[in-house]
Amino acid sequence: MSKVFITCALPYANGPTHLGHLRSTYIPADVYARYNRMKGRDVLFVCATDEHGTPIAVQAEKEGKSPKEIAGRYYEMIKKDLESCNISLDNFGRTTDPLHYQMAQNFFLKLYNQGFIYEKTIKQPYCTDCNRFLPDRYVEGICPYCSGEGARGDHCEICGRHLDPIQLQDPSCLICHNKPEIRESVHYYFKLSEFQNEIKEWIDKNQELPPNVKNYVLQWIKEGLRDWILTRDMEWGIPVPLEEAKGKIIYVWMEALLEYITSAAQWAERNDKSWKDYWDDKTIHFIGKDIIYHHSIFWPALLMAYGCKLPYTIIAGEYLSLEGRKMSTSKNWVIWTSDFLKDFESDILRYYLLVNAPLTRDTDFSWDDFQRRINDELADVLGNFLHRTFTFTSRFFDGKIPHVTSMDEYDQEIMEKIGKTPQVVSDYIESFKFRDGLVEIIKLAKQGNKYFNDKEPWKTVKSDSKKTATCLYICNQLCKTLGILLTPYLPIKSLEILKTLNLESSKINWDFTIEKLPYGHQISQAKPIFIKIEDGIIKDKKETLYKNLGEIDNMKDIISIEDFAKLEFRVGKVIGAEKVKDSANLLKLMVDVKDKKLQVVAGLAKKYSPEQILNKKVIILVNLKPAKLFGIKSEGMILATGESLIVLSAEGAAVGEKIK
Ligand code: B3M
Ligand code: ZN
Repeated sequence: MSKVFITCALPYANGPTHLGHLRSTYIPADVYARYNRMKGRDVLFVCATDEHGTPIAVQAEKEGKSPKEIAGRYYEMIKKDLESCNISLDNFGRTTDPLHYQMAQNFFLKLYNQGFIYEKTIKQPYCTDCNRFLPDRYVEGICPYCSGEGARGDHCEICGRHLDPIQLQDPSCLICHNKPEIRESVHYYFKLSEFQNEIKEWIDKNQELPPNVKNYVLQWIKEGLRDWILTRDMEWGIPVPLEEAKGKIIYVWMEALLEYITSAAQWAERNDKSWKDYWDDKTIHFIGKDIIYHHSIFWPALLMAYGCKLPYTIIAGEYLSLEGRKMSTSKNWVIWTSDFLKDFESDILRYYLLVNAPLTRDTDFSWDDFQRRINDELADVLGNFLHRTFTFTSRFFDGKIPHVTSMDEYDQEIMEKIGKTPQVVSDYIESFKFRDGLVEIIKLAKQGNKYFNDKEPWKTVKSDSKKTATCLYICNQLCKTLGILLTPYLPIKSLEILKTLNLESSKINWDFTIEKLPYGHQISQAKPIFIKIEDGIIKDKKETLYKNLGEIDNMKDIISIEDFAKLEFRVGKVIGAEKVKDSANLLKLMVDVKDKKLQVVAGLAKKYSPEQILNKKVIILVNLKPAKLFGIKSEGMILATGESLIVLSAEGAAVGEKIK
């Protein structure tokens, strides 16, 4: 039996998943895995959380927790997200699993002993305040290639270049914002430059690599590949397995790539199989487009050095934006998987993210478009066709597939279409054109709907019941084909269709599309399978989302998010209130915040008399210093009374605003 080894990029264990992850990587990979299983191939489908690296170390430091604790928290969340989308992974590992440490260290040692890794003393930014080297994300500055600001030590978000911390212009320590000094440290380099020609050859010869991957790689190769630093001076990570390298760890990207193999090995161990059999047959990596460099340059070169077979292909999903704007987790301009699934079924999400655009194109999630497509395509076309077919079969034929005595040209045309569509869909999925396959299935349902309308079985049942029988025979065959073809795309909904058709699960394979439901086969009572999405819920969703945006956008004119996080608010009690002389607007308040009393001048006089505000509880800002607030000169300018929240305006006056 042919084997297929499918991997998805490992999510960093520093946050839950959102729709962008699902769209670019997990859902397409799952469609492909499910399809291959239905074709009778032996599929191994793995993933894991990526738990080392500076982002997690930095977050742990900020939260005062251990990195392992942070990673564990998100491992659970991510696992749940993927399960609730029915991503049918065979194993979901962690890069902190002991087996992975072994794998990574052995791999490193082999390359080192074979001379593919060499030592070099280099200059690295060192923070004398934090007393440590500043690898990767611990240092920020200006990109030497594109002059983009906020480039991290390892990567420029703006031009997508891979960077060395030492290349950054105007660097500063991420934790204490100090300018680092330069110190020397011994590091281990992989001879990537030696693989320049081999990589180019592999790319040129490989017919399977999609154009978006090829184009990126060729562009980078033109610039020339440089040797790749494989180690870091930091604690959190897999130790370099050499006596003389104490305090150094293996760079997260090198070991994370190896986790594909570790995760497979974990599964193999449990199932008494060999992961290598899968690897050597056909390996396919599903990733997001931002990590093409790592997968199509570093990874193949590492594998060449080790003497392993290279992947068959790399499928890189492009980005998903949200309501026309770039997604941003820090601005909360994002839809989290778990939030989405509180209100909608996972198949609905799978449908929209797959049908919206080809994987090789950036696309947008918009609530209105989501509602429109689900209602028009799933409810009105697919759902309606299924429901009519099933209820008519029950009503006119006791739920049994009717006999056919004759077929006219139109009937035959539809039968032919039912016969041909599976191969068309199959060809699309095999070439990773998941959207085209899905569109083809919906086209078939549309045609079924039209056929049903044209044949008017509700009329012929009185005039010529043979015609009704033929029509419903054909419609049921079409429903069965839809159910099978939709299985990789919509695993839950397709099962409902096939259950209504009373088909055993053993029949749910791709080749069953050829067989016909026999005469007299009993089907079950129809239940509505696709339900329309109401306007109300879409309105709510949009409001919630845009509220996030509004708050952030207004606030960032006054204060950065980082500075906002440093502000300290406390609840206090107004123990004195009087009008400021000669001002219609200002009140002078004395506020008791337990350990001290603060005097506050606030623009409240038009809304409250001193008597009204006396003895009220208020929220008060007690430390203005750490924040750079434009125009705000004194502490205590933010306060709340009863149902009203008083917020800062950019001019520094307090403004009353109702809380809902
Ligand atoms: N952890 C996530 C990313 O950059 C990163 C992928 C690793 S795959 C080996 O999207
Ligand atoms: Zn740049």
